[in-house]
Amino acid sequence: MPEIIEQSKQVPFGNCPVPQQNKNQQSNFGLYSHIRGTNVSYGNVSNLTPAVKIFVEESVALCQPDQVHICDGSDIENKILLKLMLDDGTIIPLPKYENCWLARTNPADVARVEARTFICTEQKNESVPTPMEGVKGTLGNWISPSSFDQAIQERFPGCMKGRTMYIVPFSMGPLGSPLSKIGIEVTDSPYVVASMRIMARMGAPVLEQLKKQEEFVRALHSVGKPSNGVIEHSSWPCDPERTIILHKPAENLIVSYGSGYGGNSLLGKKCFALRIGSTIAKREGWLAEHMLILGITDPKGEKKYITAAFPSACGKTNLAMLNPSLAGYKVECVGDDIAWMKFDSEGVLRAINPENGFFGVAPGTSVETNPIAMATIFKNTIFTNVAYTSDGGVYWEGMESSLAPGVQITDWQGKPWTKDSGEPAAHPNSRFCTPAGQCPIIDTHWENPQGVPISAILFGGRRPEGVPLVYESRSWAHGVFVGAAMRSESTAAAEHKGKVIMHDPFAMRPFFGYNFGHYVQHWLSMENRGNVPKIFHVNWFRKGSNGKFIWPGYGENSRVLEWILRRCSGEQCYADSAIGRIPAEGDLNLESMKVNIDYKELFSLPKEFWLEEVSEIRNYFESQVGSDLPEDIYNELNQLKEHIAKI
Ligand code: GTP
Ligand code: SPV
Ligand code: MN
Repeated sequence: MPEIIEQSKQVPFGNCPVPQQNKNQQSNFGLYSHIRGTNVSYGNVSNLTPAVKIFVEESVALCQPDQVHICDGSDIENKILLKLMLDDGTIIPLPKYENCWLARTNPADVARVEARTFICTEQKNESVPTPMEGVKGTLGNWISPSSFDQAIQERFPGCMKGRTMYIVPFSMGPLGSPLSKIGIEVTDSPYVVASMRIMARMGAPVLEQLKKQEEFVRALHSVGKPSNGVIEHSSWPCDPERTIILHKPAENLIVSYGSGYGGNSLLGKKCFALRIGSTIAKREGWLAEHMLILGITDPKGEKKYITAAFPSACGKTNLAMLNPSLAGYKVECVGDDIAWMKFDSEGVLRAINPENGFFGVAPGTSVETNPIAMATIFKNTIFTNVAYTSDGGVYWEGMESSLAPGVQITDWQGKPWTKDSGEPAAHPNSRFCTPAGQCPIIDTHWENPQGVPISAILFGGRRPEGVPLVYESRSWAHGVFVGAAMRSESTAAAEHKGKVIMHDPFAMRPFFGYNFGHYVQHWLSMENRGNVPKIFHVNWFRKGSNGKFIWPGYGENSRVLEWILRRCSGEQCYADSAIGRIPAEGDLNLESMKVNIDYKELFSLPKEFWLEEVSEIRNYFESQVGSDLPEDIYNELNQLKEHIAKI
């Protein structure tokens, strides 16, 4: 109860004009009901709890939509939205498949925008570490409460004029699970509604649950309107110049303007499940992480679950759906992007996947690399920015072998495309949005309200040089250091250009909801809360002297998982190295591999490289995090330096 009273007192959107309330609010099916004088065209106002109603009323007053649609998540509703998007040209049908659609965005709205993503707290240091003087912080952006309000007032008033405002109730995690959380996204994008219906548990049952559990995260989204009034792509309205993604953890509030794409607009995902989620997790003593969750069963029938944090477009979806090359192993998927992990009363770390679908990278997905994804995505899927084939299907780089002879290809921008076009047919960050329940290897426990028990945590990234295929940390604190020291080549998932090696601690750099130094402290403290899993680092992306990947990856990664499982069972199959425990030659099962592996090259630890790496990590920690980083982490770094000196 106090929560509701608190929320009703807040004025998050400032002093916006409130139209007169219409008396007729309780009708059964929209037509004659109103919210603050605005017609409710679909859904029933009386299903909204008082706190949700207040949020909707404030949003209506601010954005001034023509009408309000309260989503129930039904098939009929989905059909109405699809028809609307077809009429607007937002989607085109893909008759080759069942209930599949292709959306082409404004080419200026194709990925997350990290530079325009902000966390709002009273004090800057609550949101981001304090960098060294003269150094620009790269661990998130802070915005003051007054600038937060100003940013909203500069963009939102009247931004939904002429549009419908959709009220999207959603649950992150199985509805009613003690680990789940509820959100209400208010949006003017039918594409967002249709995608949220896939990515989260969405609709009427969530509003029912809210009658029992009052707390929810408020998420306001608009695709926006350019200030000059000119919408360049009428089928994909957006306002790239003024895009902004705001989070106010103290009020469980997300406000996103100007973009319709992925993590910018599907607010349950990165904004809620990671940024706001990590702040809730800190308060409540658990972890909200950018991690896949998979179950793996060995030939004896023993099953373990692991999680893995890799930066965006670095292989989570692929590992989560691994098709093991090692005989007798079976992998089942719980989630491909986000894990919420909490110790149970027995001290076992248990994880749920808060999502309900996969928003996966399309390019590179093929029957050769990820047959499981290919068996998942050709029904009930919304594709975005992939290429289109003249037989009514989709195409992207990597799908060459599935291409029927004679088909013509249209690229992601709607232009004719051939192999000689010199540009990719699909945008490198093009995606499929598909229901997780359709995955043929979805784990039987993927919706278990208690979560699944976690035996190992993997960190990894794209490291073309110096970093071996796998190593194990010596202790929890060492493992936390390994997470904090993660680096990876940049990818197309955000606005960064080129292939520079960036620091990406815990694969969370774009997703921290609070000061990274405090986050590391929170990770360290987990050791006092329960039985912590072993921590490993993997790198599928090391390149040989010929410039090619040394390790074939994908299904062959099962060999690495096997070694990890054996280590979790306490088998002494390792050698100590300067950076941690690695499989000695013979410890890693390389039997009947199709390619010859240069083991020495794959596991070598070039001294020069590692001296440079240590000094780079120190420079990063000192200049970016300074005294916010726990002393334990500096101690781990000093130890690593000593070990490397002895190589
Ligand atoms: P986000 O959804 O952005 O968080 O990405 P992700 O971490 O789920 O990455 P994903 O699995 O979609 O992989 C991204 C790209 O890396 C795809 O083009 C894959 O084909 C490629 N990739 C994934 N696993 C491997 C691997 O083991 N080896 C190599 N060489 N490439 C891989
Ligand atoms: C990522 O970038 O890590 C993604 C895609 O998973 S998005 O939803 O756009 O954040
Ligand atoms: Mn991701």
